[in-house]
Amino acid sequence: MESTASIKTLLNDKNLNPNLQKIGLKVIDNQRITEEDGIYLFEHADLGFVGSLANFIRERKHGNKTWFNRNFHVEPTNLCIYTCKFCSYSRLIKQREEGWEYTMDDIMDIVKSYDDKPVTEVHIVGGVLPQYDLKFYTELFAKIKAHRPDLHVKALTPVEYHYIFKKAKVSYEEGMKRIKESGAESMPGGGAEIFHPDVRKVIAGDKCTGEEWLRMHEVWHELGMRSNATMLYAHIEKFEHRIHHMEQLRQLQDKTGGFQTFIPLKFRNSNNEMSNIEEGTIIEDLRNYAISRIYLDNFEHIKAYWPMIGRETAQLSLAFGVDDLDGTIDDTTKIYSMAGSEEQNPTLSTESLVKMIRSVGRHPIERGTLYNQIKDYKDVVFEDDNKFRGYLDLPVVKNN
Ligand code: V47
Ligand code: SF4
Repeated sequence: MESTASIKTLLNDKNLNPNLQKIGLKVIDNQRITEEDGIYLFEHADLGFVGSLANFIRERKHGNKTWFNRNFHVEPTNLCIYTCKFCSYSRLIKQREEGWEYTMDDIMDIVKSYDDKPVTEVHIVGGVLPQYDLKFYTELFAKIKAHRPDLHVKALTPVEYHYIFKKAKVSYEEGMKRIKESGAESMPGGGAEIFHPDVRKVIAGDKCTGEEWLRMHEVWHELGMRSNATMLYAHIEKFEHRIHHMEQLRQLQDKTGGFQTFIPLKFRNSNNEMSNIEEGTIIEDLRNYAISRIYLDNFEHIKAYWPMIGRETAQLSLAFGVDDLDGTIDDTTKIYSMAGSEEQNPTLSTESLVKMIRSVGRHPIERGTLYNQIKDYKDVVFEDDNKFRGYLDLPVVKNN
């Protein structure tokens, strides 16, 4: 445990830069840091310093608890009318033969293939195409809920919603009301990228703007619903753009309280139009998790999405502000493998996830999408527990 005493010792070190000391004191006093403070941390603080502060906050909020869920993804299509430069996943309509376009029945078959598995969430997100419209998605969500009422439908982002509402000529308010009525229960955090127009117009110039992304979440929250937020980092953006991004989220969270978790997404550079940009280092990833934890004082959770960052960095992140590792995934997303992640077939059994968390001294808790506790794994004993020397020893078993 990062005790207040050990943090105070760090902050009283006479060699510590006084600006960092001031920021650190705000953190232990539960005071909000400013945008200037956030940029200062990115520019001047080393990993040890931000890591200690972030871990202090993480443990003040959650102790050792580390959340995960049992989920699978459905990606209805990888064809997309948009042209985000970082996207390794989408194939333009002119490359149709390289893509897939699932029908409603195909998607229902995927959902039904999990009937005998104890998954609690389906995460639905993909490319944007005209046939996947408001009518298609409301029918799909209703069918999934009719088939399996206990499966939480976490679906689509403002990128899709903006497009389908415009096409259906309905306002965000009306569109979101219909989506809620059809059975979708939460909104994932994708499509956020970097809100600042100087960056967004270069990397994602033709999809919804940052303001539209934020407004869509606000409308969803006003309906009493929950959502997540992401940030795509380590490409052409500057530190000030990251802080601007987080500041927009912090302000909206003050207003609605509807965000559950913040998920930094590291830019991966394979097979896309930004492949000339070198990927960031793990040290920078950890610094980014830590500063996110410090900055977003009104977000309850910070998530490391292991299919994107890799299992080992995800484990490390649990000492740098992260308290959630997403889920078992069951090899159902292609977004990151196509972008060059080390996780080419992302699947973790519940047992492997639990052991990954335990092996770095944390306390695994299975959650539902809305962070309701499903099962505490603290004292659960697995058959080979005595033999376990680290997760690398484990076979990855598909058993969710
Ligand atoms: O918006 C696309 C990102 C996002 C690349 O809410 C890339 O629980 C890195 O948002 N390098 C979609 N990132 C995924 C997403 C998500 C994932 C897991 C959990 C949740 C949640 C949300 O993937 C896109 C974009 O930012 N992305 N290409 C790439 N080359
Ligand atoms: Fe389409 Fe999403 Fe890829 Fe952009 S990131 S091109 S919106 S699939």
